[in-house]
Amino acid sequence: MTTTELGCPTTLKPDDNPGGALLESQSKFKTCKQIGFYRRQKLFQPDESPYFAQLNTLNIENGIVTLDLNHQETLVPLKLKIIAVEGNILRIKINEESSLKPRFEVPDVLVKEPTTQQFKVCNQETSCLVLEDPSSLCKIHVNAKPFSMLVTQNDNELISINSQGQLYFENAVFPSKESGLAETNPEKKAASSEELFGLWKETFEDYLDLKYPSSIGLDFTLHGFENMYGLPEHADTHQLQDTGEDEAYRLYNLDVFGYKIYDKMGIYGSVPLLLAHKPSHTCGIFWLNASETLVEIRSQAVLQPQMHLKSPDVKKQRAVPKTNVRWMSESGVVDVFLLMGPTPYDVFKQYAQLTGTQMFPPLFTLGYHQCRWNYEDEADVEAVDSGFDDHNIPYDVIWLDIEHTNGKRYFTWDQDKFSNPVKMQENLQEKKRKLVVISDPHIKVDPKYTLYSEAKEKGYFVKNISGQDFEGNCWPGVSSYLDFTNPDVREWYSSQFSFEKYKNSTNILFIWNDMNEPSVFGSCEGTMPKEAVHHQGWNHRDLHNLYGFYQQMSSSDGLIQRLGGKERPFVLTRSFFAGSQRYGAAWTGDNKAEWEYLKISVPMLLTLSVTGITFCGADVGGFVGDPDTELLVRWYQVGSFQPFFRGHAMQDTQRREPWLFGEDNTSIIRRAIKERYALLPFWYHLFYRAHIFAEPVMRPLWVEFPKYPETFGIDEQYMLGNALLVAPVLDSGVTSIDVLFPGLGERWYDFRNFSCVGDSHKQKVDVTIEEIPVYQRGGSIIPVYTTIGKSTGWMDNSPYELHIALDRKGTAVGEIYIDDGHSFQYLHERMFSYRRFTFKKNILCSSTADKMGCYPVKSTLENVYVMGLKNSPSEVIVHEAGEKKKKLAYTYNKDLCVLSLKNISLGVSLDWEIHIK
Ligand code: NBV
Repeated sequence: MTTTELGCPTTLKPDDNPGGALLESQSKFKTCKQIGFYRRQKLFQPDESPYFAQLNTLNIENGIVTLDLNHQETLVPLKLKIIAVEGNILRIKINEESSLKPRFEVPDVLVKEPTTQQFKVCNQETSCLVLEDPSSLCKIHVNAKPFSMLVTQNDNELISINSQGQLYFENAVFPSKESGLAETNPEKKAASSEELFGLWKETFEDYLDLKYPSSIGLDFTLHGFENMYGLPEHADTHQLQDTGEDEAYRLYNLDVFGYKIYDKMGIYGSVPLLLAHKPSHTCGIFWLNASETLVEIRSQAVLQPQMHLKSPDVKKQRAVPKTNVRWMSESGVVDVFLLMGPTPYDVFKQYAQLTGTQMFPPLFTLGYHQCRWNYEDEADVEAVDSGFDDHNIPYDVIWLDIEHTNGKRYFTWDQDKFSNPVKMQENLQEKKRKLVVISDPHIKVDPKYTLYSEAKEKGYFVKNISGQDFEGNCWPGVSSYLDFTNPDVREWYSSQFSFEKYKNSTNILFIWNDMNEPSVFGSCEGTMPKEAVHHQGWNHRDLHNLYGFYQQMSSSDGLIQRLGGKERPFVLTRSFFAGSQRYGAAWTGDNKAEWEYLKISVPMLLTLSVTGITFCGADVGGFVGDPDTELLVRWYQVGSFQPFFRGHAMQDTQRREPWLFGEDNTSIIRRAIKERYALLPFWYHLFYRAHIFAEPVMRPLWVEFPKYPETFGIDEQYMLGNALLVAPVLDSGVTSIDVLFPGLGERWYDFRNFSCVGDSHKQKVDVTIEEIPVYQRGGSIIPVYTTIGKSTGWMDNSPYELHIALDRKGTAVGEIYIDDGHSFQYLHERMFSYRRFTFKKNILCSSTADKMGCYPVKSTLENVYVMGLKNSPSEVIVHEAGEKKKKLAYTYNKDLCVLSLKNISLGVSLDWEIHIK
């Protein structure tokens, strides 16, 4: 294959499908050593940093501290900014003081310019400066020569910056002070050959990349921390590993079909957020850079004398862990936020304060989604839709993949297969179901395709290096790519979703953005050449990881606008960046129908969840290949306890609608899906809390049990909210699994039969194919639907029941959140009802959790189950405001210690008390 100057092969064929070929070999993707800036940065191993801080240049304006940083050989000046951000966050920015080529600073990811706090200068000597953020007791010690910084909180060392001397800053060309002649930056000197180190040009396979030196890097040392998390997206363990000297976690959004698992290569999305945890503290590093980024993690135990010993005796030293994290990016500036915690939930809030919380999804999106590449035509859609009814399986959404369009022209319909899409949607609407269709970012080059010709005329496509529209190959053949980084393009794209423009779309149609890394067949690593040119002249290299983020933003805005801002949108994206949580959901792309992929889905989703993208899921059944029946059944059982629950399968796989595997299996899958629907009140409330309080819905055990080291490395279990412990079966043919019941003095109950499994411990638990183990935590109250309809639309006024699991003190607390399930009225008109239930001293009390809410709830609370009630009551009495006290009928199971109250018909959103005497 030959390549053009633009890194694009000249032999593009419309059928250059990455599919099969990629699966066999991953070699079309770079290893770290094949990445120029990584090699250059790794060569730069100074004994000490060549940078020094000129403390006499200290300036404080509007709370922002600035200082000059100089390189001792070149004197190329950098500007350091230190900013205390409200809420226990520190921001550090390093950029060139003036540059020949401007550097990209990531726009649109932060929800607003962070509010600055005033620093107090506590100490300024010639060699050291100490700044204090009085609001957080955080101090920053700036050492002048060599330049480094140390962040302490309450005088404990937390994070050092540049203590390894790896601050690295390539400049294009800078006139030397003395001669006025052009000279390249010092790191270039380290390179023995320009080609080898790729400062100005780089080749990979047949692809050529022309560029400027622009790479940046910085090291951080986390004192006392050895547990690292975050940095999606990798098909790897939840807890990040020591990368060793020659590897790194890569953040570079790529379309990797059937990706390799337990691997650090970059796949579809990137969130440059790392969380560091130890029992006493959690903190985070958010590296705001959208170019290709590599993160090296090295852990180390340092022997430290025990403080209370007068004469340090080597034998009495203890090993204190520390972790060095080195961030390396291909371009941009150093712009990093230190999220100081101290709890995991503080870090989630701090990160959300910067990048926003999870968009609050419409209720239907939490139901089950049925997808396939492809549901062929209207008859197929109808048959699958009625299949669910015939088999009494609820579902909410059917999906159409790329074949529904006219020749992969998005926003159109294949007129033979979908001759009456409106009728099809009306039929679905009658069943209170929805449709999601795919809309990819590549646009077929076809002057007769209005979307293309209009975008072309307006100049809305990404350009190649010669200023022409970039053309690459994708599903439709030769295509151009919308430049979503341009706000005008986004606005125009959003307008395409209006019912007027998007012919034959109705208000039950929602959107799926795929291939938005972006995927370009037959191009370097299957994505857009880095020298492609975007809005305002930025190279693709500078903002690559933002492309999918912007498409989802624009799609989501489009769905909001088409109904005048009244209805909540739903957009699923494959590619994402920090902040994508504001626009919808993400899924883990092209996994395989193999047990190992079911297993890896758990840590992959946990990592997404702790980095803000909490509405996430993996294709149930596995996308590539045919799952065996046991795997499919297990995947449904696990998927029903994961946030985004969608069955999906690739073209040419066997059909796998839930009823195709014999009645026994149909009934197990039906049960798993029905259990999901029964639990929707709990899920919906978790998503409300994710939206308002930035709490992940699906949580790793360490987040809920931060003080217990046995939880820190758990990949096989997780929590939903703080109440449910899910212990999925992830292996074939097993009859038992080991379950860790975490914490100390916790009490756990079987979610289904309410029996108490005892206190915190490890236990072997028998499993059957019927279900996966799930436990309710003592101290929690879960709202559950008593009746299940064909879809969420049929469950509007469904009654509720409460599952109350008492802790050792005999108390429990829980919440319910109710609104219309689809509109923005919860936000603009306070049309919601947010209630709290507390159980204490044998009284169950229903009260408001937010008195601002004014949604008139019609549903009733019918049943209450109290688990762990030690004695049978003598009577149960309900007190309702303005009503006479009433006795309630009850039953008490003394073997299980469970009290049941049935058909009590209390207003679920009213104030009342139930006294158990
Ligand atoms: O649009 C077709 C598929 C889609 O079904 C899948 O979910 C995406 O991850 N898409 C990828 C493109 C083709 C993959 C071989």
